[in-house]
Amino acid sequence: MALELYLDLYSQPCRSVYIFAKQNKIPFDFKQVTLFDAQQYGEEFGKINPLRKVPALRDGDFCLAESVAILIYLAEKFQTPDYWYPAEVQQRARVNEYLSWQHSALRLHGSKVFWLRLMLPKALGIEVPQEKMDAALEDLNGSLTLIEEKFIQDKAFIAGDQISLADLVAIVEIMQPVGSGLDVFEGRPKLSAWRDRVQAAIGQELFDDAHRTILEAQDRVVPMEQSKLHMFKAKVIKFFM
Ligand SMILES: N[C@@H](CCC(=O)N[C@@H](CS)C(=O)NCC(=O)O)C(=O)O
Repeated sequence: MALELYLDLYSQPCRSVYIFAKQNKIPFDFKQVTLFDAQQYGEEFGKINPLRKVPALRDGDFCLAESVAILIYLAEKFQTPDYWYPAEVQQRARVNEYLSWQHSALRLHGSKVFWLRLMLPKALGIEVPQEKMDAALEDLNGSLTLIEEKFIQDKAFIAGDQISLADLVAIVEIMQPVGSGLDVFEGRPKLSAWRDRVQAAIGQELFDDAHRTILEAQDRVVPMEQSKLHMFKAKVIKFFM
């Protein structure tokens, strides 16, 4: 049985897993889990990932959740080029440092801006107070500045001269608020140059393929049906407002 990846490319961690598998020519079956149709709460998916989040992996009778764990599993199992997750202890630590930091910083702040600018008003019909939006943008800007000053510094990539899992996980998160129409690269030449290097290392075609859904989000997102609204509204308000 081929390795299965359960994904929705609206999701940043799904895009990192998708790009990594494709770029490294790891064969897999793409199993679509449509989040906005609440498919993560279905009985079948619950057997794959009881955490009810994507991405998830099934390799035979082995199931795995969490994008970072999945990326490392794929890197180790398929012995992908060393630069993705370097064996050298301090370089690997540099990658791990970024992967550890990003969950509660860039990921949180980029997701929040995406939801406040696009999903809440357009899909859920919720008006976002200006002070909430301003605070979210301030947090996101703080994270982007840290990416430039602490993580990229004067290097080509986060761990040095070559792309690693850290850069991959960073770019997919940075693209999330871009999906709401916000140009996060404006006035950030260092971040823009890094983005260009990451895109070149991934390959423009694969980068565009992975990001098509999110970059079309402004056109694709429509008001959510009443039957689904109750599943999302309370959760989203609690999380983002
Ligand atoms: N820490 C997890 C986060 C996974 C996650 O939050 N996935 C979101 C999409 S980006 C999800 O599946 N949400 C569905 C839900 O919460 O109902 C990872 O890195 O894989």
